Amino acid sequence: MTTAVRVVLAVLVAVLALATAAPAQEATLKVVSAFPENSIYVKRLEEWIGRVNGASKGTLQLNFIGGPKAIPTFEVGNAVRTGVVDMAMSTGAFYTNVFPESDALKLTQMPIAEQRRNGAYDYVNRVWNQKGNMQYLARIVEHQSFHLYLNRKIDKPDLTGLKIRVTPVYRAFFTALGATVMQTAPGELYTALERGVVDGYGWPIGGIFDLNWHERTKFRVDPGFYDAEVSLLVNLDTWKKLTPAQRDVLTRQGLAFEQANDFWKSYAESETRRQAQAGIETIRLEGAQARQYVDRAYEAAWADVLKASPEHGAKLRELFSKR
Ligand code: 173
Repeated sequence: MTTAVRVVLAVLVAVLALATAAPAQEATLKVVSAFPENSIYVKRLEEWIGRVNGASKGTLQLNFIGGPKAIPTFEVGNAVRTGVVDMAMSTGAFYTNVFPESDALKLTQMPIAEQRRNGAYDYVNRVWNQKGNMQYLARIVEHQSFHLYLNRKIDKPDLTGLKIRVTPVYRAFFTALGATVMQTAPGELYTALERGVVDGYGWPIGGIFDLNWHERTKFRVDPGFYDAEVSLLVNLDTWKKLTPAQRDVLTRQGLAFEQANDFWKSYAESETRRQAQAGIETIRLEGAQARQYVDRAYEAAWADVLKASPEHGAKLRELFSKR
């Protein structure tokens, strides 16, 4: 064979190899949010989606479908479980209709970074896999205590005669304090306040300006209690169908998102200031009364979780509680 023929053959072999190589696998995942589109959570989600799509170099495309107008808040969990959507941003309180343990995530007393070290994350992910057909990808909100916001003044932790908007997050606690409770998705709260249907509501320290609730809020009760949790969930069948490289992109980007959670500490401070500037007065429980208020919050919530799920509840309590 002459050199020229050899070169031509080598080029042909290379061209053939390129032509028959499997194309880079691409996956497009449908993503929804259980929170309204104008919330801070969705703003940060959309930025993250942009980063993931950039980092995946065409192997993975996250396609944001929208908020509760696409899938109603309390139906997002089942949409993830059944694969109607591939991925969602939600909070445990919104999918207790899938499995009751979900609402326990608000009771974690250490950062998610530590939960990944102490076995809590792995335990949660196993339960979420088994009972929700979900991969628990990342916790993207923490360092945000929940508060009671009111339009009527109280001077002790007694909510007798008050009607308070809740989700499962606050139901047991506010009921224990004597409130009459009414559940709404975040998207329905403004109207409930406007019409005077409720005298107050539960929400984390940050975010009340996103849907203009500050216009209809006179007081915030301190201290806060629990730790707001918002997480990314992936349908487990979708997760298993991804290539290892695609799962790796999601895992790494999920971790990177978690590692930016210190944002929520400064956000809590700025939102506290902003509430004061907006004229929202603080009703501050002090000393023993404050301690009893917070203890009661945890007791009421754990009693609920343990009743619904004695075994997982006990294990989660052990893993989530400060030692
Ligand atoms: O809607 C809610 O008050 C609620 O349950 C929640 C949970 C996590 C973050 C923000 C709100």
